[in-house]
Amino acid sequence: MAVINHDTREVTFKLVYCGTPLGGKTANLSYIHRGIAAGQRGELVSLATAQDRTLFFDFLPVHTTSIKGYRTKFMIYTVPGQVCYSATRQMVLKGGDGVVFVADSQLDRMEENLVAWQGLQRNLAENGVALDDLPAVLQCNKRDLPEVAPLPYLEYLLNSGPRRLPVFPASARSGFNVFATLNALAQEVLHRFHHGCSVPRSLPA
Ligand SMILES: Nc1nc2c(ncn2[C@@H]2O[C@H](COP(=O)(O)OP(=O)(O)OP(=O)(O)O)[C@@H](O)[C@H]2O)c(=O)[nH]1
Ligand SMILES: [Mg+2]
Repeated sequence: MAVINHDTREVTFKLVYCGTPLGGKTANLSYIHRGIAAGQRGELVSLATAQDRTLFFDFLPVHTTSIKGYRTKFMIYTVPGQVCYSATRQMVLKGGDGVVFVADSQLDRMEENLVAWQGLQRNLAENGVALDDLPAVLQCNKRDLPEVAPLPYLEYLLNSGPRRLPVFPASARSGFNVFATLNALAQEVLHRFHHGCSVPRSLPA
């Protein structure tokens, strides 16, 4: 849920990268962190195991354009992908304004993709949110690898519901479509804010 601070003239949105275990959620955030000038972002905070698995979340604040004189801040989080951390995922997802689902395109990861996709819907439902009502983008990551599923197959698996999500083939390792994914979600979140929230009308003249 957008947080508006009239004193600091800031509107803050929470974006959450969810997805398949080891699909590349943290790699997305690392690339975003490297690609944004230091003045426009904070530090990337990660809590990981010795094997670099996300334990709790990764966190990166990013400042961007303004809404009628208000600075816009995106708080970007990842969740831990490992199956056992469902409760943590549910907690990190709370209050989210939008989600990116990072799928792993490798052919042998389809079952994990599906389980993670169903888990996301369950975690959101436990928070009283339907995925259909939330700005969301599907990223098919690891397209640089040789043994990947065709995009139509990934879409059939993860994106054949009544609401078709924007889809981005990507490589978080090379950076291909990492910012395109983030921008698509940010645009949808801002669009939703402008059309579904009374705040712009209540801003001081
Ligand atoms: N070839 C390739 N490797 C990738 C890509 N994205 C991530 N990886 C690798 O995949 C592994 C897992 O990436 P992470 O970003 O840690 O995955 P994650 O989704 O954050 O994993 P968890 O937090 O444990 O669920 C790492 O070795 C990454 O370097 C990609 O686009 N291409
Ligand atoms: Mg991670």
